[in-house]
Amino acid sequence: MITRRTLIVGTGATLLAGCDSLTDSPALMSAENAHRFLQRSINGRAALAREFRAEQRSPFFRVNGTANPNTPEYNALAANRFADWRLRVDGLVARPLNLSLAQIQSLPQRAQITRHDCVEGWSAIGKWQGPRLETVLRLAGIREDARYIVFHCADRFGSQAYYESIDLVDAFHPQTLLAWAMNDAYLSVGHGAPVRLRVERQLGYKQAKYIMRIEAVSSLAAIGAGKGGYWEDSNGYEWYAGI
Ligand SMILES: Nc1nc2c(c(=O)[nH]1)N[C@H]1C(S)=C(S)[C@@H](COP(=O)(O)O)O[C@H]1N2
Ligand SMILES: [Mo]
Repeated sequence: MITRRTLIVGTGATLLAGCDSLTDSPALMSAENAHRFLQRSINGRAALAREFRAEQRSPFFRVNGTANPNTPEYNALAANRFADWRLRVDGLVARPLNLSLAQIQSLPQRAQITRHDCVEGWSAIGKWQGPRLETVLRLAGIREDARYIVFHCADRFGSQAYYESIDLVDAFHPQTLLAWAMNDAYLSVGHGAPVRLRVERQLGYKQAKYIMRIEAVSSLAAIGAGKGGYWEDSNGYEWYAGI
């Protein structure tokens, strides 16, 4: 079982490893300054995204990117209202899971009203509900060598499946949800049925729709073209799309 303590230690290591100015030029930053820098970064990343009141929700929330995966496999699942869909949770976990939608709905739930910001320049406020990703990762027994969480989606762009990834800071953030409901109704196909990610400190393309599989990994190098997501691989989008 991962504890708060191991998570924070792991987070520091992740930030250090990912920051060239720290690792490449140790002489430029004293240990004390490095520690302060890490604390600031961690505190900043842990902050909550703004939440809104029910009446502030957008009357219209655009569907963007894939509006329907429209593969034979997805269409068969949708025709049966996702009763046969299973969320696979595997990779660096002690107990791989195959969760039904009913099981996901029976976990402790969180609801939040947040603003979605698309890189293309539009925003919309909506309500999202589902279990926290942390709850599912703990159920699966995420291992200490896991550093990233990868979301494999049902939709394809040619031979490429949409995928996205986040680090453990975002995976364990309290507002990071596996959302199955939007504005108090089941997610529509357009908005990512049966389950999509909400990772509220980042831009729209990180909010993976149509999740089929969640994989815990130690490196992103072997996934897709290695940049951590479909748009990162194909269009050079930033992997960390902080807002
Ligand atoms: N599987 C999948 N997830 C996706 C996309 C997609 O095309 N496929 N588009 C992304 C982009 S760019 C945005 S802005 C949001 C749009 O979510 P919405 O359709 O609910 O507005 O989903 C993101 N997640
Ligand atoms: Mo987007």
